[in-house]
Amino acid sequence: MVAQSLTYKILEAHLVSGTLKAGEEIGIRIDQTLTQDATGTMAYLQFEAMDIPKVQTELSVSYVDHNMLQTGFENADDHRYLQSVAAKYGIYFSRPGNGICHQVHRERFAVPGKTLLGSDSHTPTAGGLGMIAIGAGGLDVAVAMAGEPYFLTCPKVLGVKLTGTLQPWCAGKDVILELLRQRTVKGGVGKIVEYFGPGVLSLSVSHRFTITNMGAELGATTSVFPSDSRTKDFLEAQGRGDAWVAYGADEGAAYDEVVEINLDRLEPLIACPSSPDKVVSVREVQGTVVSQVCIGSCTNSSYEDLATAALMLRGKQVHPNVSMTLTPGSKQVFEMIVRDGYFSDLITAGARILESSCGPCIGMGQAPATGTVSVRSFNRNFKGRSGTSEDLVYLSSPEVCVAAALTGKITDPRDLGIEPIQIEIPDQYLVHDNMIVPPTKDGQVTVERGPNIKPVPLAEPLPNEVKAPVLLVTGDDITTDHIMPAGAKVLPLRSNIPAISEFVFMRVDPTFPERAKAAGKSIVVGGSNYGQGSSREHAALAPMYLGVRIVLVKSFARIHRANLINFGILPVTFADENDYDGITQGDELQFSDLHQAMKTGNVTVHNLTKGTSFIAKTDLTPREAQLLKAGGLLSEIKAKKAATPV
Ligand code: MIC
Ligand code: SF4
Repeated sequence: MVAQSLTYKILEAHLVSGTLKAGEEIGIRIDQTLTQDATGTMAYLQFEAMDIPKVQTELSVSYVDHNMLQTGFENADDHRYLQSVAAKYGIYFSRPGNGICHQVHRERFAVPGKTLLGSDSHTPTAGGLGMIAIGAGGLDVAVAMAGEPYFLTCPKVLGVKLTGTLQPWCAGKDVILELLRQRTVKGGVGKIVEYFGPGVLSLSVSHRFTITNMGAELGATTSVFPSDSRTKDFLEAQGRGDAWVAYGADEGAAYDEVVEINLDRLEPLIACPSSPDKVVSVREVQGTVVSQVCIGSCTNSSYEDLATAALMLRGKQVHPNVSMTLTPGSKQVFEMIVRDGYFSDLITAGARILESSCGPCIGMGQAPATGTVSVRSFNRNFKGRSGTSEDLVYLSSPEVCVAAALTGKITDPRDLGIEPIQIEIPDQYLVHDNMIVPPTKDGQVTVERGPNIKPVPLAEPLPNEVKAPVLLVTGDDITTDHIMPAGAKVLPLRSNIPAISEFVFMRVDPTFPERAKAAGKSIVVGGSNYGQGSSREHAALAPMYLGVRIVLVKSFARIHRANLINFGILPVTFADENDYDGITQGDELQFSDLHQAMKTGNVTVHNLTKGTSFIAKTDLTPREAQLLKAGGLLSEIKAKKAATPV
């Protein structure tokens, strides 16, 4: 028998179609799903359209954590909709205030060796516990809830060998920042990042979760740690010792590629504005004046993170020019820091405490002041995501955040002159699940639909020829935040595609929606890694609603490409990247004989404005081609249902 990686062991145990060969399409069985409110309403509207009486998974959880500001009726209506849908279809409902989905899921539901599909790009967080946990569009999650397999390109496995031990003032955050420094935001594309080696045991599960969480920023399909004695301690402390199973790679497992990180040599790192891979050592930017510090988000808001922050702040003051916020990742974390006295350390020092939610991470409040620096323990610092267009957001560990809060400038915590702080996981976490509503038995529930909840628009089948203008030419690394921004103003419209589509490309070119509507059908051209970041399917659904038929780019990020196909937009890549330079906004492009091209993988593109032609690639699997011909996944499912005799 060949020695297997942990990744392939779990994938093999869940394989329902295809073979485990990197680059091939495989289908896997999904044991658990999670949704959050910002993507969840769409996911459940689509699930409802499938007409299935109950979810078919072992466990499905619906969280409310993103759209928590209730400045109008919209978010509150969505919360009621989600709760009623959960009750009807056999889904656990984590109420607003119970915490961020990835924090709560790891505390209460994650199980080593299982698969999890979540409508959020940071779903891989649960990989810290030995799961294969993947982020996807809401529709893919809805389909998994219906018991159907999840299809993905079988990834390569990037083995990260950890040696040495984490040094004082270094954290899990520095491990993942180091990988981002080396590999960039494209470094994980098409890969699962698997951690192994003697250094693993020196990392607490909290550090592991930070690392798997931010593997999303590498563009990786997911990241995974073995399930070992520290995983066991964590599950036991959560009162879930029964869920523990040992899982790891076989001795001598073959990886497609191996990179080694020696924890002994790691130092505190920081990602500079405005990309998670613009990583330097803290010392390189020390002295930069800071006006805001935020600790929280699904990356770093655990009990261990907040207790560390509290001990660093104990008996001290937040610098008078710094506004510092802390967000406990879950109600469990919140209750525990109150019980253990850390809460008063934080308040006394002058920190502002926010409710357990995504909050400032998704631009729901705490937009920084003009031209000032914000240091955050989060995972993304894409320009404008904080709510301030020209923001200057740095990303670092909670330790580096507190050092900045105390001194008013970016500071290496090793220079603070205080004893390093090491918080071990408690023997027993405080388990009090009163904010998790279990599914009801009878299912006799009326789904509550507020006026902001509009039906999901369906795409049209892909025609054999598309002739349309290029409405926008973007550069590299365009994020789904660029395509479909979030923030307090736009997020409440997630259940209303006609309304949210008015904000497509808002920060890139605010005239886009108007021009798209006027054009009827259109094409978007982009650079490499197009659609990185958030899993939001609205970044495909809203452009589709505005008439975008084809997106032609140098390369795509995984989740966004899948979302485009799910919503009937054809993803095409340049065969020769130089052809990108020959296209300007306003050019009329013609793609002919598309149905044949979807089979052969090549399409001839005529630039009617410039009188040039070039070859581009479609590279679709037969399943994907079928979806596009059907007008997207939802149309395909509806057509299948209509054809099945009752
Ligand atoms: C994010 O971090 O960008 C989000 C908000 O959690 C998204 C999901 C969304 O847009 O609703 C994600 O990461 O998938
Ligand atoms: Fe929420 Fe931020 Fe985590 Fe996304 S990255 S799930 S917005 S905390």
